[in-house]
Amino acid sequence: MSDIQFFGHIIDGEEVESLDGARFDVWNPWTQEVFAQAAEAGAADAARAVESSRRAFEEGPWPRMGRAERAAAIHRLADLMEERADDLARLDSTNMGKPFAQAKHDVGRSVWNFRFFADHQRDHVGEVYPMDSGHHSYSEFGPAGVVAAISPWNFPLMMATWKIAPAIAWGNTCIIKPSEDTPASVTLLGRLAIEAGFPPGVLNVLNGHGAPAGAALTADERVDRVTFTGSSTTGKAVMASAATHLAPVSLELGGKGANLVFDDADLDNAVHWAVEAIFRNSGQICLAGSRLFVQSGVHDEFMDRFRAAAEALVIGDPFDPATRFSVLASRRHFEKVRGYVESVEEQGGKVLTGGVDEDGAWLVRPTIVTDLPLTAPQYCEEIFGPVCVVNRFETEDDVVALANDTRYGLNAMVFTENLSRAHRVSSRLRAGTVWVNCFFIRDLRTPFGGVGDSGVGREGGNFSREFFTEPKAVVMQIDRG
Ligand code: TXE
Repeated sequence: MSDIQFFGHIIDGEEVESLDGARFDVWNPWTQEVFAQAAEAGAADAARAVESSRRAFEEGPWPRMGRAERAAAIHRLADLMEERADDLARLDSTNMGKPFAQAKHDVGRSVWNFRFFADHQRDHVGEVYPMDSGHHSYSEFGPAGVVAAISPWNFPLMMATWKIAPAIAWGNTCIIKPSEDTPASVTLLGRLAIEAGFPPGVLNVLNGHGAPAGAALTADERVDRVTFTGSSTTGKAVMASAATHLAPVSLELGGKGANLVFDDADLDNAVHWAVEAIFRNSGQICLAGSRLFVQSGVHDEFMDRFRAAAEALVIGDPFDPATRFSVLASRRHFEKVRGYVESVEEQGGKVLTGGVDEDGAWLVRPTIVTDLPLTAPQYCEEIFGPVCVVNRFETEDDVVALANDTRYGLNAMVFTENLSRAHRVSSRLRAGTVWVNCFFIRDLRTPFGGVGDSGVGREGGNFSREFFTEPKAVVMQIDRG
């Protein structure tokens, strides 16, 4: 194990070990081997990271520099990410089993997160309102302070940058704690921030587990904002912890996305996106279309085609260019998904295709399940794997009621060629995002977040500005006449 890679913390412009030297193993789920070690933060390391970011906020140049200069620094980081795109993607593929082509796509999206928010903070500086009373009022969006960002393992780089980019663009300093399952790519990002010349403490990376590392960050009263993506259960703990010092939270939590295919859908398009929605990233997507509802008139034809497309996905080594689908991100997660798949029949359902691989890989094949009662855990709970539960429906009213009957509400998809129905149904669905005749397409100006157990708050464009700043009103008398 001597030549194994090591991912330290990035604190105050340096890559460091934990104060007590503790480390944890980092796994490659395809080979089922440890390929690296990472520094394991304790509470004292978290405190050191917060102290550094606090100092960078109170005394450093970052919150005070001009918007153009800050944007230039962030674009410099984005340039370095583009230069090192293969390395970043390789780390995500190695660390969580994502096909390399998809990891490359994620790097592109991550770069765009930085470029978008670097420019957005220059273009959306504030608003001015000349008032009838002879006053002039304007808004100012100053940075909030120190941001603690806690990210998950399913899109290690992309989810982390979705938080870091708006946080630092608006002049905050930030501590990112990646998931303990996937510390690799975010640590490289931290190294690139040093290379890009970021002042110490602007972007600290703290590696370690939810407890103690994440919990120490959310509880620290020197932290002004907490942004979190992960499970609904952990989200509630994060919110409770941040509440002890009244830090606002933004929570993006689980999902159980409904995918509605109407009789008049373009079936080629609907099948393509239904496959993407549940099998991309092996279903480890909070936005997955894990509940699929198909209208009676096209049900049988759609199901034949959907099943054939699922079975045609090339399963294999994330680094084989032909691979479209691979293993789950960790043994722990494989065991969770396996539990759901292996109990389908005892819940009264049928596995139409797919199932658990019997060769010892942490692999669940693209799985389609039918005939489950609406109370079954597989139908109600977030599996976060390649398991699609299908139901037939008759009317628009029926399917809207079914789709909305969940404690989650992150997203939904609607496939129809009827324009009025597309608008009507989108408006009736209780979800943060509705995709019509597509999936996973994002415009970073629009709100992103969920309803109910899917989260609290929205990020994206001006929604991120509201969260990552302390908006201020300045009212000035200009007319004594
Ligand atoms: O999530 P956790 P896990 C769902 C998905 C998955 C399940 C469990 O269903 O199977 O959650 O995954 C940090 N204070 N999603 O256990 O625990 C943790 O270190 C502060 C959906 O990985 O929520 C990691 O960085 N931080 C989801 C992050 O929280 C804490 C993506 C997420 O871990 C903490 C991931 C604490 N007390 C999982 N405890 C999505 N919405 O996309 C843990 N963490």
